[in-house]
Amino acid sequence: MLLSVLWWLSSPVFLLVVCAGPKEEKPEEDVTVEVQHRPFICHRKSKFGDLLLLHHEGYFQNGTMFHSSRVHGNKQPGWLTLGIKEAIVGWDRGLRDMCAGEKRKLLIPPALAYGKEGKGKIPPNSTLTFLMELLEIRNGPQSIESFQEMDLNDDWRLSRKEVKEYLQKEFELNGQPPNDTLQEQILDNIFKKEDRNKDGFLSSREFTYKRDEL
Ligand SMILES: *[C@@H]1O[C@H](CO)[C@@H](O)[C@H](O)[C@H]1NC(C)=O
Ligand SMILES: *[C@@H]1O[C@H](CO)[C@@H](O)[C@H](O)[C@H]1NC(C)=O
Ligand SMILES: *[C@@H]1O[C@H](CO)[C@@H](O)[C@H](O)[C@H]1NC(C)=O
Ligand SMILES: [Ca+2]
Ligand SMILES: [Ca+2]
Repeated sequence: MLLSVLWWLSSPVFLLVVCAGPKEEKPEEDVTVEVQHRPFICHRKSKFGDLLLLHHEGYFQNGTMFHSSRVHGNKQPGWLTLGIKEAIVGWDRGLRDMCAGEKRKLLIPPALAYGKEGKGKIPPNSTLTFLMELLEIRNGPQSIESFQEMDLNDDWRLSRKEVKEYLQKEFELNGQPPNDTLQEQILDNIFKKEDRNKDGFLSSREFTYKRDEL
């Protein structure tokens, strides 16, 4: 008797029943990540709020490619801010802790891609496969690193003057001619949108992205 119970406990049938669970709860589908290439040297891993420079290829389940950043558009890799649903949630989830130079294959269920509706070339309820190559990681525009860089007097808040100096540097770096009118407009917009308590300063909390549950 005891022996047969022990056998039954350790049999795969029992394990299967346990895994399925009594309530038949379906675990939420997640992104399946397969690392295809990881560089030998990795100084920094991608995290929430980082700017990522990526090449991507998207495939349907039948293997047909529907988009490639190397072939379509301007054939250039694109920048993505990680974690703020800029593209699809499946990317926000599947591109975390990634090294520059790393290549991944992401299998993304419809709920974390284009859902029941689909979009453009993507039919409703499509599971998608993406081949991603991460080329570069930079501090996000609204990251804590950028905040610290902009906070010249280290008082943990950004004055209009501090944000303006940063904008001027960004304009120079991007080779744009200085344009005070435009910069004042951008400043107005930033403070109107982000200075929630209207004290004329951006706190780190006001400045950085809110972390949504993904
Ligand atoms: C593959 O699937 C896509 C989307 O469902 C469809 O548009 C395309 O025609 C299919 N290609 C082949 C070769 O079946
Ligand atoms: C997509 O899936 C949902 C349920 O997951 C279903 O109700 C709906 O009919 C499907 N749509 C299409 C076009 O297959
Ligand atoms: C500066 O920006 C303003 C507002 O966008 C624009 O109307 C104006 O033409 C720009 N001036 C120059 C010299 O580029
Ligand atoms: Ca400051
Ligand atoms: Ca404020």
